[in-house]
Amino acid sequence: MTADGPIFVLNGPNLNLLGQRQPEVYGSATLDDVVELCRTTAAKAGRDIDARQSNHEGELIDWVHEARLSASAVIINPGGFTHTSVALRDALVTLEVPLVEVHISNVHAREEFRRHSYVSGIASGVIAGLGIQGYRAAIDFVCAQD
Ligand code: CA2
Repeated sequence: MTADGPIFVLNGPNLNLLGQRQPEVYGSATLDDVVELCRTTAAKAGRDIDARQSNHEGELIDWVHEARLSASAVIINPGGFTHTSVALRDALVTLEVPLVEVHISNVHAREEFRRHSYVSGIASGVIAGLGIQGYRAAIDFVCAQD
């Protein structure tokens, strides 16, 4: 943990496709737009972000281990791993900094299997259904923590 370290913004599988498919579910903004929104929101509070996306469970886990050493907070949209990955949860539970789970869509208004998250029970907070503005809210939240 590093109090003045960057806010890690981690995005999981398929989120690189944002803005290219299923705009009726995920909107028309791209992942670059998400990163820009996070960066400008954090900058207003004098904070920096480290934004990464991976389609690979192990890579996301490696980044969480990295976050343990250097991040001041972690914001994660685990994508489909939200609903499947005990291993990602096992990594996230080791964090000693604020952890916010973000979903672009309202996972509770979709298929039943999306209603269960392996992450929610260990997160400081969960945001779903606000589109990419959920990332802004998550950045504002972690920036308001000591
Ligand atoms: O709503 C979210 O942010 C999700 O985490 C997105 C995941 C989904 O599995 C979760 O249940 C909810 C899927 C990410 C796929 O992203 C795409 C974006 C555009 C086009 C296709 C996929």
